[in-house]
Amino acid sequence: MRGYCFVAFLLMVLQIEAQQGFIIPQPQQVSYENEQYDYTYATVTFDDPSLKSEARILREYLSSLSANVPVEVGRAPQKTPAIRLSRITADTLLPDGWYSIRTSASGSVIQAIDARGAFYGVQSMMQQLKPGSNHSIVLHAFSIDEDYPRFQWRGMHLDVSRHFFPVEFIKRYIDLLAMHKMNTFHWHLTDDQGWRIEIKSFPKLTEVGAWRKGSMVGHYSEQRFDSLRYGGFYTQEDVKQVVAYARERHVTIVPEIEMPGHAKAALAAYPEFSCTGGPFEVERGWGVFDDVFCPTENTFGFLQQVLDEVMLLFPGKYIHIGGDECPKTRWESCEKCKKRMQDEGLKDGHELQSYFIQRIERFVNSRDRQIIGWDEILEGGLAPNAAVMSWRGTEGGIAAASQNHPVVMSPGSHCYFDHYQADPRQEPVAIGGLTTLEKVLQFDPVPETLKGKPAEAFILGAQGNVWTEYINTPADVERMALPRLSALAEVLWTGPGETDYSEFLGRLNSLRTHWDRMELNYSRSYLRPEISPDTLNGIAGFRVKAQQPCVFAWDRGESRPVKLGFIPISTERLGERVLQVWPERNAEQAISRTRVQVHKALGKRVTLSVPPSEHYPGKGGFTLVDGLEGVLPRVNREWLGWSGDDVTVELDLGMATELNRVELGLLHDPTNWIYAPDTVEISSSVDGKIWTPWLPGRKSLEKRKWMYETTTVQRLRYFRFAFKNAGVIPQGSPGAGKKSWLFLDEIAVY
Ligand code: TNX
Repeated sequence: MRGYCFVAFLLMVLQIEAQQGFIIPQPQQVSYENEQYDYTYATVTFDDPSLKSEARILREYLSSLSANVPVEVGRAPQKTPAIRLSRITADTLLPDGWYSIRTSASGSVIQAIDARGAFYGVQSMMQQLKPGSNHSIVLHAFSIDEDYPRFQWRGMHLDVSRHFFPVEFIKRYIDLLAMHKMNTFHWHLTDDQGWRIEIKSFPKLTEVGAWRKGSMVGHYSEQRFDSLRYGGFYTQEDVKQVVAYARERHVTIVPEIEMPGHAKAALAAYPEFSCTGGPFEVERGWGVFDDVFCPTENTFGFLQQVLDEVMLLFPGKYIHIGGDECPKTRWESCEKCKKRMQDEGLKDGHELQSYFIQRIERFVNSRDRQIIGWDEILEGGLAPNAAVMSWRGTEGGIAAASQNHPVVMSPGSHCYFDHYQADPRQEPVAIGGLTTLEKVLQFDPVPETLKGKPAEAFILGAQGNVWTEYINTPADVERMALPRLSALAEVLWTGPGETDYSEFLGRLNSLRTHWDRMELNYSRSYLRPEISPDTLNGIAGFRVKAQQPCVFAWDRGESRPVKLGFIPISTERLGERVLQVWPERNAEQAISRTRVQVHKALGKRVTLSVPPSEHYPGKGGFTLVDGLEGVLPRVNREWLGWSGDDVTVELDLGMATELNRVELGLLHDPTNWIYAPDTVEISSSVDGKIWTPWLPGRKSLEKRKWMYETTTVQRLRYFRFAFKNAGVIPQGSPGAGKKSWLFLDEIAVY
């Protein structure tokens, strides 16, 4: 009897799982069936020689699932059960990448019009195959009437300059793309911190340019360095291997050779291509640097030779020429540049950059290829045939598509996988920003303003970018890319807005069993409940967002269920407390932990004389009394920022309140143009009518807090804080001549 119950239970579980379905990205049409087939042997056959490589890849995969299942591969249908790859000719025009699948106990068929479609069919099939008990292989039955991608550019980028990753890992990265039916790998091969591709006609590019004398450690804001020699590069033989590997997986590689900026590594090797003549060193730190390629005939000759070698190695249509973040400082004071501008009738540095890119474009076009560049290549006029990669938002992409130029969307907001993926307090250091899994899934590569317009057709697709300033190892790349890559693949293949987040998580769960087998270091941070400061009925607390019912505890106290998705802050004890929230059924240790400053102004009314900048709006005045300290590096949610303004903040505690200490949370971070205020004048009031200066002495705590304490307890209700902005940034400091920023995170009253 007990055995029977157990079997019934198992079947039920299987059915529920099967109904949810397994495949990411979700096919255009699919039905997941309730049966499953147990294979103790298998054959893979193909009816057209063009499908041989796909058959081989499937065979290898089957063998990796079980060492005990013999897998034959061949042309003719042999023993059953077989998986047959069949090439069909269609009488109607089918979309690029089209395939269909039928499964049955005796045999399954993947039909496609070409090898590419068959490859995608094989990927779907692989996600439905798992190791069975008894060393068998299990196929979860399903059928796909048809499947094909929504977008043609389904890309992932990897920066191998800031940190270098070996060839073996590059192949594994291509496997990740292929598994998700992505088809474009943007290989960012050169930058200030290292030149990573062998160029035979300029050997110093790698002899000198591939090595730096140290690297930044910790976050940029700390400005710390080690002095370990660091570097590496890919030989042309390596590159050929990787290109062939990618081709077998229907992935096109777009190599990027950065110009005219981000060129310090090249200039360290060949300073003659700069404006000043150098000497230079390969950069150790991250950032944007003034020394860039000088647009002389010699420089163009050099770059053309480099590009010629690059184009021999990479057969794809697009060559990425960078174009981003090129300061015009050197050009503006360089005689050669001034002469060039005069001769060519160029009125400023932007037009000179545009001239630079157009020259390179003409050369690349002469070799029958196209250039693609970051959206800065729009400035000063777009080269006639260029494609644009829009990274500073989607505006550049909209402008380019409206001028009938192909566009790849890669806005920082949704596509930068070097940003934090969950609450930074619980993540390893990252560059900044916050791009959650759910946010990626909500991405739509086609901006609203282009919908239904002819320009929409110029949006080729999108791409996730993995910049590696803060990503040092292959395992870190995996942790930052997965699972966000899966969400982007879903958007690009299935289509934007097609997927419900919790349904997606169900499928992700299944995909993860494959990742576990591959020992991939994917992030589990998305499992932690997300909490955000808010009020409920005038009480300050935290809104909880999670897929399952959650419980919470303060410090190590007793745990209680979260009701109405909200946790009020208890003020019974003031000072720092730790709030822990986790899913009731917490198999994966997904605990969200937040430090909360409990004080007497929490959730009280705050009025601001000037609204904060639209870039750092927080939740208005409430952000100053939400109990959360802003984190460093900033992700800008808990900070309010003002550019150049003097600001007066008024706080109403609601009733006369006993207090003796006020702490102002603020930031002093000159590298990022942020300055503590010159002065703060504080006044207080009992009735809101008569104000008197409030004058306790000030203590500064770690550039982060100004503390004011009285010797005796006072009863007050209102406070006014008049912050005087630090003014124009002095010469010699980053952002000199610009307005300084004032950043506040909390006004705590004790
Ligand atoms: C900006 S995105 C850059 C890169 C950095 C990245 C960090 C782009 C075209 N340029 O050089 O690595 O930000 O997120």
